[in-house]
Amino acid sequence: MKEYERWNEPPINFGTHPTLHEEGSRILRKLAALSLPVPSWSNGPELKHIRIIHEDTDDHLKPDISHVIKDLFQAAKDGDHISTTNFVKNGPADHNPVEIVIKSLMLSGDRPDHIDIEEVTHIGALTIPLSGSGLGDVNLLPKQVENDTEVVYEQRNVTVGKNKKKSITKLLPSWASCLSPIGAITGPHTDYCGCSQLIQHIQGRKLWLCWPPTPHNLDIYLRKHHSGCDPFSTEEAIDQLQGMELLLLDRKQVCFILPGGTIHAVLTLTRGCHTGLKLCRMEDFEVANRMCKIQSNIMNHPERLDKNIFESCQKFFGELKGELEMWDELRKKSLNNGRVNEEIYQWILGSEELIKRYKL
Ligand SMILES: O=C(O)CCC(=O)C(=O)O
Ligand SMILES: [Fe+2]
Repeated sequence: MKEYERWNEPPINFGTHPTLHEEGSRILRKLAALSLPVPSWSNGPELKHIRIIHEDTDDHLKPDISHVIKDLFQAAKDGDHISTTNFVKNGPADHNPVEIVIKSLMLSGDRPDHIDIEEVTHIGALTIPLSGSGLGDVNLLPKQVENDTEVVYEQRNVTVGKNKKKSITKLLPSWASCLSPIGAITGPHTDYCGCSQLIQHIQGRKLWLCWPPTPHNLDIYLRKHHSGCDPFSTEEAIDQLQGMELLLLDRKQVCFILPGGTIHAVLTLTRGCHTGLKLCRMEDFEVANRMCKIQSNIMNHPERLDKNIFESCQKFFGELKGELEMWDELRKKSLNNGRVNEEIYQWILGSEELIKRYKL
């Protein structure tokens, strides 16, 4: 497998902390040794779960990493949360100022003679909100998504206009971008509480490993996630989860949907940049319902809850609160879908009850 060779060549092999380098090698060796062909894009059988968005028009201004860098500085100025992550420690590093994030991204892939590789940080930012002068200046939203009556997307108010006097506030799709250093590995996780994620790949070579939210996969993932033991590793996910699909992205700016509840892990082979938008889609409803049931079953067994599990379930229901507003908007937008509409309405009411019960 070419990616295994790439991982063992400069700049990844000398620019990456040994812990990350070892882990990446093991993951890629494991993938290379699989006996069954894994559906993969852009070079393999068609994917069943991940949806690639092919736009027929090309009238968009292409997003560029410089837009995301502008967003990063604006977020630092506004004190917005950008989910700074230390990839070696596999944990949050929000105390780092923006210049350290930039320094780490620039040094990733370098082997500074005078610095011990163990001292080089591997920091990236996972949720940089768009700003008026950055991605807010680019129309990224595919027409297919914009015109779909069974989809709503997250929006936020953004100040646009070069100088303060002429600036206005506009409601724009709430893109949140990710800048990751060479050799970064993000372990298996789900984002949101059943909503999908529209991803626009902007730059870099990245390998996405994705697993559909089948009852089997969600059960294994959530049980492991809540066990309080070591985090669920990418290697364990490859062994234990079903229906893996791979996406290898490089120079081409691909847009795709990770459907609600998709468990995913990501390897960054060259400095990477992409952006994501939360979508609430009618077809996600069954999964959102399933995820909510699993989480509330866990909450309803206090004897099995420890503080970490309790807090992670609480976080889920806290996030669900915001997503319920999107579900309600979607329900109102597609009123002609009577039966599903009523089901969603009842589910919203039930979920609001749960949120009240958990005092969120
Ligand atoms: O690029 C990464 O390392 C993680 C990206 C990710 O999980 C996401 O954008 O949802
Ligand atoms: Fe993610």
